[in-house]
Amino acid sequence: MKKIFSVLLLNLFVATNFCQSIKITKIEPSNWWAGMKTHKIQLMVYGENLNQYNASFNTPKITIQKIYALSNYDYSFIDISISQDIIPGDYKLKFSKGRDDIQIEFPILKRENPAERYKGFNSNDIVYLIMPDRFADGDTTNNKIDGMINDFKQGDPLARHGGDLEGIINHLNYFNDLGVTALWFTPVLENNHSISYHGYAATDLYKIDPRIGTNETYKELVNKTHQNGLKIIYDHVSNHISTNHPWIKNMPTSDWLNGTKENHMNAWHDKMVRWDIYKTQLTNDHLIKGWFVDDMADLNQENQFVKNYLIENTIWWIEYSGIDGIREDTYPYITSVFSSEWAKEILNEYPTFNIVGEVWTGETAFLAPYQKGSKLNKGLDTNLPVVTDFALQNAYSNFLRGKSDLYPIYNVLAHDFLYQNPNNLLVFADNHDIPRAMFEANGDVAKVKLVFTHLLTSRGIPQILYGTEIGMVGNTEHGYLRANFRGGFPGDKSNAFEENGRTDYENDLFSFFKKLIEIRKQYKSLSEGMLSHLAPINNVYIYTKKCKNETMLIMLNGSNSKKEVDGNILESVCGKNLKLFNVMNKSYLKIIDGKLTLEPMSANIFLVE
Ligand SMILES: [Ca+2]
Ligand SMILES: [Ca+2]
Repeated sequence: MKKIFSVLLLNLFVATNFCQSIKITKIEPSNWWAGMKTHKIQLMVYGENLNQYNASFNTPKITIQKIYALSNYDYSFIDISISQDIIPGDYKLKFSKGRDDIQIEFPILKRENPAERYKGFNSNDIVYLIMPDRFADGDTTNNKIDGMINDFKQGDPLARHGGDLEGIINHLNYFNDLGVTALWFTPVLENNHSISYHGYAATDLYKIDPRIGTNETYKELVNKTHQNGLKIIYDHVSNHISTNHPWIKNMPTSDWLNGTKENHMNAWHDKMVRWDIYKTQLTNDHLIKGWFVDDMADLNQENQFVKNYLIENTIWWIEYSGIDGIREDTYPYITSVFSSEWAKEILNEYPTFNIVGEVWTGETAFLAPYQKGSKLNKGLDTNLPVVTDFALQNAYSNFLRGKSDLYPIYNVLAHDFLYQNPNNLLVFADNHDIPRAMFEANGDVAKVKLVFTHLLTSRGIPQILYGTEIGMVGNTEHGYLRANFRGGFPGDKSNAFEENGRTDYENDLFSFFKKLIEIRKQYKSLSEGMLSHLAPINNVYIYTKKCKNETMLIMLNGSNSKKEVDGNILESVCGKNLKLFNVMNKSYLKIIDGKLTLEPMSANIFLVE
């Protein structure tokens, strides 16, 4: 009798559990588009009692392929297939369980002018890097948002300063005036996390942070920048999320993360490990599975649901907003199988798109195999077109600091045989994570100008950090090198976005950058041509860029004294009967008695006529 009673109780429990009302709180993505190559997608369903349910669409053009029941009934996944000939419309997804029927809207949208979007970026672009919180506050009403961690405090280097998308929209003319062609913003997704003004600790992967703007403002910004001839590069993070993300308190699966908030490995940051033939599993695991910092949870992209979520989320943002490229954060820390498939899927859907992976290592031999098609990579191809050239940045930094002459810069470029495509490198002297060029140069303006002349005339896709064009200095600390752009915030004493609001020092640098960018655009050999260089002698570095009928000669004197150059050497690289037109100051250079003189710490660009 006792046994029968127990069985009855068990049956009753199972029945009760089965019949517990299903509740749906959210599905991600919340919509898709008609006519996408990516037409088989996986929906992530959030709710309660998501077990033993059925699901169907109110159209035969969307079919349910598979429903996944997890041990955590608060989540489920559904594979769906959207017919290629579906007509855009407001479709519904019906969930049925017992007596419950719930309908969720699932709109299939019409794609917006695919031919005019997703333009990619290449060496003809000049990328301008912006940290939105520190650039311009265009809407002071969004600086504090009810229900979110409030860390708005102007003047505190680690707090939010109120910059936003509206502030960027308000300054589109500034970018046109400077001449840059692509804007890369540090991440703009919701970061309900303290000290997260930088945006790298997301708490919602489908929502722009309300302090920065809304999804609609982001889309509007992309449209307006496109109308102004600018492209947008989206900063994407597959590696980690904030420990405040709702997933952390209620994990969809036990292996959603690498470890747990309480118990995880730390990252050892050995980014060469992927190519190291002597690597141990432990070193590899600490790179891939270690947490970058303790409050950024490391996602396990080997989990198929995580993988699908991240790939679809990326494609959703590209399609929703119309962006042109992605800068992928902490690239080597992501599982290689995932990152290869992620890039392949994106570029399959958007062949004109481009992706740059942040690989922060200063040695070419470790950077090169990360590039798509690299023969050095004996394993799975990365499908990653562009890599960050931290090797060149290191050489710039050492020169700016006075630790070396120009030779190491030449030496970095001499390693270019290792790259599959040396022009597909993002090149930079500073960025949001490292001290600004002017700080490294200890205020030596001529030295900074020399480095940026090389940056914009050698090879690769040049990137300039906001404020570097007006000589912002900062220091080694993040909060200070990421200082506000003056004129972007209420109460600023003057407006550095305008000529009459800038000091003479700032205008000198701004004019220099503007002219350098103009010249790069005017003389295509600088962005597209073949590089040919002489090994530096006595800290004088001479090189040419050639394409079709155009030859440019660049001469850098990295020393603090005048230097003579033998005209015969120039003839050997540029040909006889030289006529050198200085495109910066629009004058002809005189070669006297077979010699010419370079001013101390100078950089000159000539058109060889
Ligand atoms: Ca604001
Ligand atoms: Ca990782």
